[in-house]
Amino acid sequence: MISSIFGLLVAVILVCSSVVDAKVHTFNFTTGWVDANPDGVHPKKMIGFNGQWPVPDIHVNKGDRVQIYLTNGFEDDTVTSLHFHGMFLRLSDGNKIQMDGPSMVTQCPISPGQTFLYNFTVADQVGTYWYHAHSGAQFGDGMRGAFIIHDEDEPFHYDEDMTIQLSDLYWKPYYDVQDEFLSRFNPTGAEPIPQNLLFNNTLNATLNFEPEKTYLLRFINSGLFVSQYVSLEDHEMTIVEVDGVYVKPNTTDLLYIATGQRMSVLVKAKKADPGKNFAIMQIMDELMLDVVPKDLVRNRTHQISYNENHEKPEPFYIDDFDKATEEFYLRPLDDIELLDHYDTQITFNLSLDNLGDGVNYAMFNGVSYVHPKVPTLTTVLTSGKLATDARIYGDNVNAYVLQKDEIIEIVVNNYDSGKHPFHLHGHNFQLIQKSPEYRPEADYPEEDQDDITVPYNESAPLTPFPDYPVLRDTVVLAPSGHIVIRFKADNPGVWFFHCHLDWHLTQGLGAVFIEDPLAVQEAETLSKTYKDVCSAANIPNQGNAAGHSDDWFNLDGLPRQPKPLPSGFKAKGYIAFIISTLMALYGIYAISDYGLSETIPDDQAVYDTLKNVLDSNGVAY
Ligand SMILES: *[C@@H]1O[C@H](CO)[C@@H](O)[C@H](O)[C@H]1NC(C)=O
Ligand SMILES: *[C@@H]1O[C@H](CO)[C@@H](O)[C@H](O)[C@H]1NC(C)=O
Ligand SMILES: *[C@@H]1O[C@H](CO)[C@@H](O)[C@H](O)[C@H]1NC(C)=O
Ligand SMILES: *[C@@H]1O[C@H](CO)[C@@H](O)[C@H](O)[C@H]1NC(C)=O
Ligand SMILES: *[C@@H]1O[C@H](CO)[C@@H](O)[C@H](O)[C@H]1NC(C)=O
Ligand SMILES: *[C@@H]1O[C@H](CO)[C@@H](O)[C@H](O)[C@H]1NC(C)=O
Ligand SMILES: *[C@@H]1O[C@H](CO)[C@@H](O)[C@H](O)[C@H]1NC(C)=O
Ligand SMILES: *[C@@H]1O[C@H](CO)[C@@H](O)[C@H](O)[C@H]1NC(C)=O
Ligand SMILES: [Cu+2]
Repeated sequence: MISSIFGLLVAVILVCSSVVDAKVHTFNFTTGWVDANPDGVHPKKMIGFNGQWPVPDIHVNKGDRVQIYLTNGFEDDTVTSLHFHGMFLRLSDGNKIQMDGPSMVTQCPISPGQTFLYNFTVADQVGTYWYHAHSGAQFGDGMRGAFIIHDEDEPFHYDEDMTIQLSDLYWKPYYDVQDEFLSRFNPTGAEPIPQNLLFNNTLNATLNFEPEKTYLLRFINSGLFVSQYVSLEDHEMTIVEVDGVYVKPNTTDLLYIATGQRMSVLVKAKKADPGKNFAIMQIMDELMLDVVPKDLVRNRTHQISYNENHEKPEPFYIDDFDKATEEFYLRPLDDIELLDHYDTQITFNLSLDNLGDGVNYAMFNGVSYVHPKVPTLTTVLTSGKLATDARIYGDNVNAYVLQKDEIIEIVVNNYDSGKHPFHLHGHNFQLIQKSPEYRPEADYPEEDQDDITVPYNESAPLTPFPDYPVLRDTVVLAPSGHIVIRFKADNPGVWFFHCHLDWHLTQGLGAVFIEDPLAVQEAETLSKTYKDVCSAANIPNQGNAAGHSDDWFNLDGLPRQPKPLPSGFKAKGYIAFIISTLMALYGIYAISDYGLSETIPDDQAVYDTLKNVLDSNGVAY
């Protein structure tokens, strides 16, 4: 009796002390363009907060609350929103799904002059996260920062931690890069090539080491496109955390980090001043580039400095990129067992293809995600019992309703020759299959890449399922290969699942999981700021994906992907054709340059010309 009262008392004290310890961190962030020169070569406006760029890293402790007032301070009609990458936002912790951030998924885009409050508690999550704009490709222009949740009970020791963002830099503003990318003049969908790599938003960086100390380096790939390798000269790295999950220590010379992913490594400094400084190599994954321009800077050298008077270290070569630690083989530190079955399996066949407007789109099972007319969360919260019917979320958003506590298995088969780092909001998932990449033989025509795809065969998985699979929130899908992931639908919400290579997201490579929507309805309503922000953007505050609330199954007016190319008019032929047409147009343009001011025809004209020529020649494509 006495001991149980004592136990109760201890429990009460523990609960109270954790409540007392939890801090509230409040930020006022107003977006705006800031003059900067991130690489010291090319001045460029970056997106900062309150006139400052880089934007601050956020450091909190486990259990703290964060309140961020985000005000859209852009002077044109640019809209924005903010996502906290990796946060679970559990309703049971008093959170709300409308704090997640993706525009038109869990909130309306914030219009100029409007303020949205992001208010959530990080409850029991720890480790390395980041926050970034989730509206257009804005984070590529600098609207991104680290979000570190410190943990008193870290299962490893170090003297100091350092947070390092790896990113890619485009000299043009994100909206110009995006427009040129999503254009019929880029029919192959070649991703824009960055002009530089940044190391914590700068170049020629220095990490200061003191002898005998141990450092925790938290790497975050906060770039738009390329995966990056990191290697340290004559210093081993021991991976101890990926995406906020502690892992069994894995010592390596080479890290591979895709956009969205995080890896934290312990590094032991030398015992005494070694009399020299050491190079840090930052190298882009060049295999992701469609073409490698001659003048492209593919690597950057930084330094570990023991003494600023030592000479700057020379760059060094990596002999074998395959020796980078492979995420599939990492294991969570706690023995979290494999979810040994699934209740629902969702298969996504990923492909990239040209649609009728000549633009290259990315699709799951032929459907390219197009934002609905109202945010999916608005539909959840205003549709009552119909919220469990996937049809009301529209047929162009890849919407799936997940049942409470089911084990979900997602299979993604890559009918494309590119890499795709997939990110799931609201969950960590177990990675139970990850195929190698399949590339054509050197003399194999590149166009036939699709034919070499190896989709997941459930009767014959390539590798046995791990007993304790790696658990993370972003995973790389290899060219022409597949991934299989599992998670338990124990976190009600509206969760975006998308490629974190942001160009592919703009091409429509996304799906939305509506998890236990009735539980979301019980826990939250549309707040006043939510509705105000929607009203300012002229977006209805109720209705299905097409904004209808009289007939919830009426999808008239739903924004949809363009129609396919006319039949017999295959993408490969189209690409070959538009390239030759462009060459011809360029010829005409060059000749008529003096006489004509506007020689570039509009969409319809190019389309009609192509169709006519193809039709009249009876060319079979
Ligand atoms: C932050 O913004 C809120 C609401 O816009 C305002 O009331 C508050 O005074 C601001 N606080 C600071 C510290 O600027
Ligand atoms: C980095 O070093 C290079 C070469 O020394 C120099 O051209 C460039 O301006 C430097 N950049 C920054 C941001 O310091
Ligand atoms: C943030 O949410 C908490 C919990 O719901 C609430 O107590 C607090 O007042 C909210 N903050 C603001 C500024 O509304
Ligand atoms: C990286 O940049 C952030 C924010 O600008 C800064 O707080 C942090 O200390 C930097 N990291 C290192 C290792 O210098
Ligand atoms: C770095 O990249 C350049 C091309 O940008 C290449 O010429 C050079 O060999 C690379 N250096 C290392 C050390 O990888
Ligand atoms: C470390 O990672 C490699 C794969 O890159 C794997 O083969 C090895 O088993 C891992 N070791 C530990 C201790 O996790
Ligand atoms: C994916 O492609 C495979 C092979 O073509 C096909 O058997 C399967 O039905 C497709 N799955 C979906 C969901 O379309
Ligand atoms: C899948 O694997 C089974 C068992 O090895 C095999 O019989 C079947 O042909 C495979 N399916 C495909 C589509 O390759
Ligand atoms: Cu992708």
